[in-house]
Amino acid sequence: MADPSTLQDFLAAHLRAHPNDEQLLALISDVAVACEKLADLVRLGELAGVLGAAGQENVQGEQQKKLDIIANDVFIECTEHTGRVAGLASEEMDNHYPISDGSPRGRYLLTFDPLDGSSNIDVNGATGTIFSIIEHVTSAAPTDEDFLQSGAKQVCAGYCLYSSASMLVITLGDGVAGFTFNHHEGVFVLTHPNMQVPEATNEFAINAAYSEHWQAPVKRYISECVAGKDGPLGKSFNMRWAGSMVGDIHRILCRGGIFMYPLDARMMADGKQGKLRLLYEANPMGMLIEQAGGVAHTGTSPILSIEPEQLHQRVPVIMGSREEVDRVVSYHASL
Ligand code: P6P
Repeated sequence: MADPSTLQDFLAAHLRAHPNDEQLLALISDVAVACEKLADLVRLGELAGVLGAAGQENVQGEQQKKLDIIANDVFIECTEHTGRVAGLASEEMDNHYPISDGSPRGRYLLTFDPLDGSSNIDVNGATGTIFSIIEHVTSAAPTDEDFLQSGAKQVCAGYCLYSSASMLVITLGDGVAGFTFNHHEGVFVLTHPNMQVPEATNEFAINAAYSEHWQAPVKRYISECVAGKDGPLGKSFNMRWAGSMVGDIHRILCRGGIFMYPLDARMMADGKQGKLRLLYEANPMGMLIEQAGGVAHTGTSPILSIEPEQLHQRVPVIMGSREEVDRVVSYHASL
């Protein structure tokens, strides 16, 4: 048979090889429909009246954009009545979202950041949706605690990037595939069948505005990068920072790089362990990066091995090209 050409062909091919995954693959299709709706809204921007602040904060203490709330509602609408999910959890909701009694409860728990990088939305920058799927391990209605499973337990992870093109990138644990959204046909086309992170890179992504707050291993690494070819790393580096984890991780999946949102003194003063959230940012992106041959780490432990303790738990994030992530991890070890 010819290689799968659309998301539906790809999922059908996976089903033939994994007949027990029917409900999971149907859920991925539901998520894709939600992403299509968001891609259309993002593409219209002000013409759809979706820009600007919502005038309220989320559980993270962040000012919500209108589209943060719309995106969260779209995900709920596209998944809660399908009989595929037992519960939902989102960056935008304090606790998990129970499936209403009128709807059948499915096998899976869906965790998502409905609009990652939303501070970019009003300036037409890259944004995205990040999602993670795990199995609900009991027959009872889920509690927040049921979502607290390590990243190694994910059965699917992915994101949809809303940028010059909208792209859905997913893994089911056997590699990473990228699909470009054809807005005219309303279909995700398989354009990047086997995404791989190059082992070596000369591009780092970090918000350098916080450099005074970084810990010693990160300060050492970035200073070595900017020292260029006459420095200890013997090569010149470039820096990119998209302000959206989806934008940065997509670039790294395409051409390599190291993405860092490390623990810093500001966060420690606030009693936080990082900025990015484990369940719906670090874990799904970590599965994608590792499935593509990269490394996902906090600096002191592999991200996918962390046993979550809270729904909105934050962790330091260092992920991307193996050579550079391993180097930063070695600097943390030699502290
Ligand atoms: P800063 C977006 O708010 C986000 O959670 C990630 O998508 C992004 O990488 C990071 O925060 C940007 O953080 O501090 O540079 O605005």
